[in-house]
Amino acid sequence: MYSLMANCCNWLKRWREPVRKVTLIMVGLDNAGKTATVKGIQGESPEDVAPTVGFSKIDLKQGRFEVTIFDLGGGKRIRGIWKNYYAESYGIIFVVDSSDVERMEETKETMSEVLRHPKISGKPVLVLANKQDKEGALAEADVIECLSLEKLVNEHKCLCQIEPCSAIMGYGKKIDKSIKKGLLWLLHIIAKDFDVLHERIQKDTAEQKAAEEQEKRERAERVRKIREEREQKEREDAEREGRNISDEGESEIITGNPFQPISAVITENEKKIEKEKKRQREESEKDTIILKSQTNQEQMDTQSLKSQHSTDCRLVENYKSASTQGLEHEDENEQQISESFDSGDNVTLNSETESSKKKAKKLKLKRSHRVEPVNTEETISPHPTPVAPLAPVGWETPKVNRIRKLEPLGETRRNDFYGKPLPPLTMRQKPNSDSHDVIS
Ligand code: G3D
Ligand code: MG
Repeated sequence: MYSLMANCCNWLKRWREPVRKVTLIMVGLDNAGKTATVKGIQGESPEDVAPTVGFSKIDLKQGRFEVTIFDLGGGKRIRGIWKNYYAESYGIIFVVDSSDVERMEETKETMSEVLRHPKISGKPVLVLANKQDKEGALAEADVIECLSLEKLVNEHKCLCQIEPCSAIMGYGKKIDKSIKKGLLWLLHIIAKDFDVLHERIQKDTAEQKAAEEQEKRERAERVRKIREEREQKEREDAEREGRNISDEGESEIITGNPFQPISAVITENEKKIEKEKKRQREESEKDTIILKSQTNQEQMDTQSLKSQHSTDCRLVENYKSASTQGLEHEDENEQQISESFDSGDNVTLNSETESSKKKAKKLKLKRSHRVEPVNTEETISPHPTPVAPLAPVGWETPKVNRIRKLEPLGETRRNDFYGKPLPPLTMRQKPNSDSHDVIS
């Protein structure tokens, strides 16, 4: 009755205990059997294990413990990573290949190095003297002796237990009992001293984190210094060679975001084209003064056209003034006419009388065969420069009407949509026609 009550009390006590998360590390030389052991604990077959690259990790539940075991690679070159796991480790499992007598010295040195580390000293160590199934494997006492284990653990104040075992004997529930026993001993020791261990681990991990941060900062600082030195050297070299390093640098630097949406690039290009066109327009305006009219005939036609509610006053500014003075209705029509000139070869004059329409059309047709129409857009100014009013057309010939000789068609000045000069117009014979010429 008494023992039953004691068992119940123990069970209640354990039930009230919080779940404890414990991290363990499994270390030892390569080929000692670490991965095989871990697999066996996990319940997987330890046969055909591949060499561990870096580390592997398993999680298991053991009583009130949630255990994480890091199986760290044991190769000579990878052992350097072990120390990164020391701070968070509550205990150590050290696996020894008992059959490999030749490497016992190396094993001893390695173990000594581990236990000597300030983040390991004082923590419990489980030594698994593995591969006991193999012929010629050292017995427990021999392993203790070869490794000078007693001396080592006493020196570093580590509680230690050694278990002779064989990782390939079984796995899961059939795992070698020595492995299970050793694992339970380790967890028991950790549980006994859990609070102290836990506090130490918290402190050590915080310190390690801070050290890592510090190292990261120092590394960044080192990189910055090296870069500065290199740039300084480049500057000095450039100065010595007489190169302008800032120019070279600038040409390489891409300002702004190089990955812009295509619409933004198109808009920017359009702006540039518009700017260029404006510039060319301004130049053309200067030229227009020279090309105000081309022939006397044309002048006369223009004058008569103006007098009939149509106008080519864009060509001759003086005429514009003249017609403005002389004809009250022209202003409205000017714009429409000029637009018609822009839009195509057929001039449709929006004047009041039918006869003026016909004449204007006739004039345009004539002009289109004689001279290149001056780009009305170029000559029209939204705010035309006021000029002294002239006498209406036909009453008096203004001085400016000393018009240049009509230029041949092929030399006529033309601009394309972007304002660039087009090649001269040429006449060619239309194929299969001997009567009509076409302008190409
Ligand atoms: P490691 O993780 O410590 O490097 P592994 O070692 O677990 O990879 O095991 C290395 C080799 O030893 C494996 O053989 C594995 O099967 C074998 N081994 C592990 N434990 C034992 C054991 O208890 N007895 C015997 N006989 N062999 C064991 P392979 O051939 O796969 O390299
Ligand atoms: Mg391994």
